[in-house]
Amino acid sequence: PTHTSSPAPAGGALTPASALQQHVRAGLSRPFKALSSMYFYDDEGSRLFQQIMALPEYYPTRTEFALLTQHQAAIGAALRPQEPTEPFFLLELGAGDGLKTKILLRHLLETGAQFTYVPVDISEAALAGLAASLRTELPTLHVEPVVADYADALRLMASRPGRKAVLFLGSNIGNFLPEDRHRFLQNLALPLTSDDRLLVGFDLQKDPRLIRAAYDDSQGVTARFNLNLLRRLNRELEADFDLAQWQHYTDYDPLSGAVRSFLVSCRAQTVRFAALDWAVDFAAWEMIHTENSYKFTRPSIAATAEAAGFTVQAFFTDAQDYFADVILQP
Ligand code: AVJ
Repeated sequence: PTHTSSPAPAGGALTPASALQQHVRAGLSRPFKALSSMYFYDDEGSRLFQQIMALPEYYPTRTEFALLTQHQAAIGAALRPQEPTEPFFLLELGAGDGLKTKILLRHLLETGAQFTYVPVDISEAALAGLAASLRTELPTLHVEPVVADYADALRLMASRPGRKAVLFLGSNIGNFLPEDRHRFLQNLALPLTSDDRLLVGFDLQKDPRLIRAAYDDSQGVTARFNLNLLRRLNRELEADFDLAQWQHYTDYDPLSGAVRSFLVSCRAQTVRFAALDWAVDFAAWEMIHTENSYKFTRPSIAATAEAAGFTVQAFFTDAQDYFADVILQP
């Protein structure tokens, strides 16, 4: 290669940059090209996702917020130990801005629960921002942020005495393909005991037009969010995607329950990746599959949970049955 701006990492360790390089090479070499939605969230992608959560069509965030508000007492009671003074840990996987979590945190503090909030994220900046806002909004809360991936954080916390109540909100679980979802839940169960609890947010199947609209909003914010992945590759892998030649496309398949998002090549084109000394051809209307957002039913949630060794302890939904927060016991 003539291009040397991306040296191989020292000591054989994978840097995040080379993980992206390998992912892109593999994903765009497949017969049906695909990239992981995990890579949406650079700074601009995170900003656009904040905008998505405020869209009129994007019902999940506001629905889960209302559901947590309505059921905070019952959810709090299901998460905390029976003995009111027994200390416990409230872990949150992928905490984000914590807007929804603050409902539960405030409620637990008001009822005198003895707990430490452990937000887990791989982004140190996101955790620092959350910790700062909590210091002013909930100054009496004990916070121990952990910068780690979810599995490492859980293993780390498993050695500490006390119940672990683990939150995985926002239908993030919907991004996994069924096999990956199964493996993810099994791995979560590994370091937990039957005294621990898991709260998972699931988006429910509903009017298919409502679901589709949530991923193809009229202001085009979701389109910009999807297309931002190409901007990221242009910047980080020195690619030359011409964004004017790409479109956002999404469909909802009621049979599988999957919303699938794609980037569509509007004409035959070649894209070069200078940092990889590599180029990829796209046919006219060829697509890159960029995201799965699965929608669930009560039976599909129970089956998913039980297959991974969890028991469904409680099932909370909003008044319209749009979204479910489900308490699982290992
Ligand atoms: C953050 C995974 C819950 O799938 O609904 C929003 C991401 N993608 N609009 C979802 C997303 C397009 C979102 N999750």
